[in-house]
Amino acid sequence: MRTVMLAFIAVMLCAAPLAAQQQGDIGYTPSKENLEAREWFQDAKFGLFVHWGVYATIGKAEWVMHNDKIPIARYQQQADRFNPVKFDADEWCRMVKDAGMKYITITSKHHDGFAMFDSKISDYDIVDRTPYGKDVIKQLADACKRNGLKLYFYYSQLDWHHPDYYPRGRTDIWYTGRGDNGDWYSYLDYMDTQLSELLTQYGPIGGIWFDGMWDKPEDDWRLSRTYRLIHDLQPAAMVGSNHHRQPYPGEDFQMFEKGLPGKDPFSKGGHVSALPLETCETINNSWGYNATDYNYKSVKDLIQYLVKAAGNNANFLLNVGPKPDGAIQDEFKERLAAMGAWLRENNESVYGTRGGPIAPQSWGCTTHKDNMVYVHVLSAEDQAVALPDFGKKIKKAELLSGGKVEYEQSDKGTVIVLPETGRNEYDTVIRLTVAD
Ligand code: JFZ
Repeated sequence: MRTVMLAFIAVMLCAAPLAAQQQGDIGYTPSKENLEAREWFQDAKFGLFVHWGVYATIGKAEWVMHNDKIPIARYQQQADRFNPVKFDADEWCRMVKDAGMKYITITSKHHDGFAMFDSKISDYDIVDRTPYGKDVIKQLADACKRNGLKLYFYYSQLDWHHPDYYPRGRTDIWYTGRGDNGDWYSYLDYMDTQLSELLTQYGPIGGIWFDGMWDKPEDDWRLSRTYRLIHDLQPAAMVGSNHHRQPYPGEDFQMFEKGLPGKDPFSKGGHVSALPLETCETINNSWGYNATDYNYKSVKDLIQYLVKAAGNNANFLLNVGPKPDGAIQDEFKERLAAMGAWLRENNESVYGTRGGPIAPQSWGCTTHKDNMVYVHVLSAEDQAVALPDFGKKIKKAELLSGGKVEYEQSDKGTVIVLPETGRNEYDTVIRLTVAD
């Protein structure tokens, strides 16, 4: 018996590196609540990404500690200047709802390691280290509840501050002042503790948006343990990670950065999974507040991004980097308001839909819901668009804004003639009612 046990243990030990490589929890079966949360997420379509932290006081976005080689001791002093007296969580929520967004994903801790919530395991957080002294995540969680919005937490696994984030990865930075040693598994314990805090101190949350594993992708991140911890604490909470790889077991959604699924600059292509999808993008070219980044995308670009995401069966997570005083700059607010105005007119072609049935085309894309297909024509110059056959008989075609649309369907496909009037400069939406 003893030898059998020893042999078994030996086999298990040999299997361990393989398990580490696999990273995820092979035995993961999402709960009923989790599957429902995924449906809610896919119906919601549009969310606000918020990159906010001590870095906002410098105004050079969230990588400034790394880019400007700021040692920890000096970076910490910036916390003394972080006093967001203009932060008003209800006002943020109002802005989000007016934009037609259904959820917020906020940085609870970015790569700088500074917690924007009241962490008990560390005093490197907003409550203990800033003159403001209040937990902004708590205020936002309460406001989201009042406003019917879901709240997700971005959490950086990469940490430029914690001494046990060692061995360090691609962004290894000598100037931080950390020693050349550290206990990796202690760091992972610390991370799990902070995640437990996020999952127990703020009521039901939407999920965790991980980032930073790409800093050293081959290390043992103990993902299965961390993911299980999250699912045990809140079965409905969705786990996703911006690792730019095939989703690992235990993940509930897949995200893409700065591009449509599979077309983002980080994907090597071809790894779009069957999980709910999300793509994130900035309004200018920065995630965190950048005082000199004036490269704002137009309302047209942003609306078309959202529509293309929907046509590709993905959500759109659009980012703002609030200022150090807690205000959101007018250039962002104006664009969000304009998107909301467009969405109020066109909401049924976006919310609750799924991508397709026709693959995205050069002129635009399609979404569908029940027996409706929404044809989104994004190129306003087109006189007509050709749809490949999608196996359904069209019973009626009309502009979503009102008015009949001429079309001709054959077994090869359908030609839709775009009316002269009723065209929309961002997206002309044609609703097709199709037979079952
Ligand atoms: C990451 C963050 O670094 C960035 O600050 C922001 O939060 C964004 C949403 O996510 O962006 C990345 C991710 C991966 C790499 C670089 C930036 N990478 O693989 O080099």
